Amino acid sequence: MSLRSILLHPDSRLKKVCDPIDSVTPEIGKLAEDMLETMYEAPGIGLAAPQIGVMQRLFVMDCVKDEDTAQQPMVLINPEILWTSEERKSYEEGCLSIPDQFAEVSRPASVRMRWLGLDGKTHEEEFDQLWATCAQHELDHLNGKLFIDYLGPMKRQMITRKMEKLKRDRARG
Ligand code: K1U
Ligand code: ZN
Repeated sequence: MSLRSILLHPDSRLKKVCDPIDSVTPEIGKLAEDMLETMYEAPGIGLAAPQIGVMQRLFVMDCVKDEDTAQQPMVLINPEILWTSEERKSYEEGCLSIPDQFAEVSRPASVRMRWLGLDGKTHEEEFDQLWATCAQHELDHLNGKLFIDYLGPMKRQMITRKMEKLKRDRARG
């Protein structure tokens, strides 16, 4: 397993729609392993392939935050939303590509999703609570959308400016 670097906003790769995955190969298995390792190390509760510069429709997540509860890593390939609840829930979201910036985003409280697993089989599940928020945030990444795209232009611009400064400072060392 290897740790991958996480792209920081603004980056044109984070604005692109990702390509479907044709088949679940050992390379995809290795990619998913690397992504889970990178997500746990960050630490984060989700990570989408474009965040490490891989423009394919795959994300990983594990929303178990309690250290006394067993990890629950999930790998979703070519995920799609089948149903969303009318009820909505606001959550203060963060993003590993936009470190230290958080904002309330309202999304459907529950979603039913279908995806391909690493076993090559189709899976379907309803997600609630933080799992639903995270799954929608990650699916957005596969469609080139960031949580700041749900904010007003002033707040989005303020966060983008902070990120541009962070990238400049990091480049200088
Ligand atoms: O996609 C990402 O950038 C990962 C992101 C996922 C996410 C967070 C919050 C709401 C929706 C989606 C993160 O994991 S940010 C880090 C984070 O939320 C966290 C880190 C450590 C412990 C608990 C949460
Ligand atoms: Zn994110």
